[in-house]
Amino acid sequence: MKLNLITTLAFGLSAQAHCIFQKVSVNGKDQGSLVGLRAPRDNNPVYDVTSNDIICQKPGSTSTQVISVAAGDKLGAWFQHVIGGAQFQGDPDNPIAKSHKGPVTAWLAKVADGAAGTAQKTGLKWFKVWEDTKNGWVEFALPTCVAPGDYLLRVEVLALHSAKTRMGAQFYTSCANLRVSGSGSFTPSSTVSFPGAYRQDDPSILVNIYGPMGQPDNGGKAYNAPGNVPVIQC
Ligand SMILES: [Cu+2]
Repeated sequence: MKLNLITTLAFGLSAQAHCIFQKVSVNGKDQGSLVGLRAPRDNNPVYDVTSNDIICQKPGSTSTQVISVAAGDKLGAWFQHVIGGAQFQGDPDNPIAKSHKGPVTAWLAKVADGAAGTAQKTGLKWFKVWEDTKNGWVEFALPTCVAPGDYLLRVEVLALHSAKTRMGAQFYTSCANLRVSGSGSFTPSSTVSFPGAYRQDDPSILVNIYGPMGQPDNGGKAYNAPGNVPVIQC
């Protein structure tokens, strides 16, 4: 029984350190909590890269609203510890626990025009529009060449602090329903599927990020975000 208690407590503590992508901004204008988003109902990560939950996280709140943006606009994706932000005043795990090191990536998939709010998330062809290594407000420019029309936007935080064991990497994502305007004409020559883009034993997913002194520096080696596709170039 004692062992059980310790296990439960440890799990409870780590569960509190997760995060949720719950809000979008367009050129700095906050679009509102869960507006235009397909977001999970809690902050637990997805571990199984072969699950449909790798697309837009586990089903939770589903908005059919569509966020209008123009190619070249600055988009923000707000990752916070729980819905609304911090779990309590001074929450040290907001926006995400300091232990949670890893890449942030943003992806688009074309859906039928007029259907961003209702399109199925499965069977889409995704291309990468941005990647970096921060969180909180994750901000990036929607590439100017993205063609007008309806898309799902998928922004992912991948936390690697427990990634040295198989199924230990933690994926946090939600999808935003976007309607893009502008005069871009980009059509991706190579796309990936979710699930399908990631393998559980990918060296970017099954990886010990700690160096010999325990520091999260990947032992000084280069680290590439998973997906094995470059960010599109306009
Ligand atoms: Cu976590």
